[in-house]
Amino acid sequence: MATRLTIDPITRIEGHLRVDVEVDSGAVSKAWASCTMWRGIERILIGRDPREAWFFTQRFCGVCTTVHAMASVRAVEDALKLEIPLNAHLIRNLILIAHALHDHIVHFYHLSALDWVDVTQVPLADPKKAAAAVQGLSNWTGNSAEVMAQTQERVKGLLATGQLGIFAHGYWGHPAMKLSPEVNLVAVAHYLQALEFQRKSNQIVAILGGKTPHIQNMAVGGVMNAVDLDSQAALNLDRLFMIRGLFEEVTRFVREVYFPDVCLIAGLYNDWFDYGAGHKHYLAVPDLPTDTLGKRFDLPGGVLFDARLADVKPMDVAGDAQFRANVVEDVTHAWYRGRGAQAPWAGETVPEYTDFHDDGKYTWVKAPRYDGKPMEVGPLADVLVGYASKHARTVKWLDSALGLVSTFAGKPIGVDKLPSTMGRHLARAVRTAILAELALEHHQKLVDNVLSGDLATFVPPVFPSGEVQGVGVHEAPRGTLSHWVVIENGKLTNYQAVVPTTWNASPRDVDGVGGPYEAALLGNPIAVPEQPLEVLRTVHSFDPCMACACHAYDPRGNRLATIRVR
Ligand code: NFE
Ligand code: MG
Repeated sequence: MATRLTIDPITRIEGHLRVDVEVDSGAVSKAWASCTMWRGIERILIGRDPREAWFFTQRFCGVCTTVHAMASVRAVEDALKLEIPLNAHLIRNLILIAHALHDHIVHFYHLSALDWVDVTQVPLADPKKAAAAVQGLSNWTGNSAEVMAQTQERVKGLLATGQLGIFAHGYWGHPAMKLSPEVNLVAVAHYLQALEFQRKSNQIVAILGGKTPHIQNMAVGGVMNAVDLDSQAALNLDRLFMIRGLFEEVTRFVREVYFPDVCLIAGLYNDWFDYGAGHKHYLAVPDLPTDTLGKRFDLPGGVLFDARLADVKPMDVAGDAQFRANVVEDVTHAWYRGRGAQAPWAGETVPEYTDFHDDGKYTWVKAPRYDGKPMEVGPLADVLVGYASKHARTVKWLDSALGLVSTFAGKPIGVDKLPSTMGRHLARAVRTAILAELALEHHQKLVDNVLSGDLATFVPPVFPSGEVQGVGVHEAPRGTLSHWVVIENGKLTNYQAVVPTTWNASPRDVDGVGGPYEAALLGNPIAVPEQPLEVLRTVHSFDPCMACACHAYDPRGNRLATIRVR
């Protein structure tokens, strides 16, 4: 007989997510993903000046704020067919990279590592053996036996108090936790060190954006940063080289710590390459433009169905004609008025709450579809699309990752294993390594362009009379983001955001086909129904952000981690 589990809320994510699963013979047989919060910022935007929309849309989320500023101004620029200066593209690109490096480091260590790492095993480790286990992987000074011993003392002190603080509420001692005490110690040491490096990366966002979260420097037509090499009040060489120094430190952490750690944990938990695949349809948009016309990009985009790499459909232009024609959002099972799907430019956001109905409406997240299919977005989509289109950096870093993972696993792990729970973590590490490399290149492009005498950062937008529509796309840390605007006589008449987590946390559609989380959970083993660690592993592998997905917050406050087993 099937057992129903309700996990509400799922923690170590952004926002409020409830997941229900039915477990039959030790494995998940049915799944529902439900977002339990709503605010409806899109409705606030109607009638406003499109030039100020980015300021509001950033408030969709407190995690990926920059991305909603960028997608918003790009949507308006697309509607106006506005060509913006190269410096503006490059400054936006550096913010994209710095924000993503921060976000991916935080996701692995602080939001998901504790699904795999048992902190309570740390006192059993031999610090010398722990250091020896990773010293062959890199020259990182934070891998010494002294650092491991100090970390162990800190953790012992915490455990002795009986109040685990940031390590409270883990599924400690769960039978699916399989690392040795030494690897647990290394992971906890790097968890603590990672706090420093995610902060340094975010500092770059603050320097370029004026503050973070919620940057201040965006504009329809470019960026508001003044570039003046002789002024202390503008973006000058001092500032540019401070940014470079920070990127160098973060890049080193990515190469010497984060990337090898993910490969190690993936190798040791290689059975998780066999769970969590889902539908295997992937969508990514190109980003990091390197010219003012948006014809060349350093990150590739494209569409893949059934993980058939040979049939990848590349997307050469950000938001190409196919993308504009193929994206719809279905509200059959979401708490909005109506049934069936609409294109975003014609989409509406009218709430209609009905309580949770397994076969009816059960979430605030709409169901986006591309060519009728539920698409997974995020680093796994980026890496598979990049690999399929022979993007040189993706091939280089993925081959390197798979080589390391195979060594740790003691058996070959190929690209065919990527559609999986562990594949998502590995792909995120690959994307991070690519971005770390591109950080220094894009920084150099900006320095070279400024030194050549080009100081332009802005062109003023001009609004035509009559109606225009535009789409702004951006490859955010959690995947493809698109903002869709309709503007009439200089005022917004519609605004729809189709967000990465909206794609991934999508409910069933009018045909009853579930979204990527729901599909990925099917078949996951559940060792202890009262401690559904495996559900967390698969859901966390996507890096959920419900605030983005529905653009909301819960004003009523919430229960803390309640698990109801029926
Ligand atoms: Ni709120 Fe986001 C990202 C966007 S969510 S974190 O990345 O856009 O899907
Ligand atoms: Mg939306």
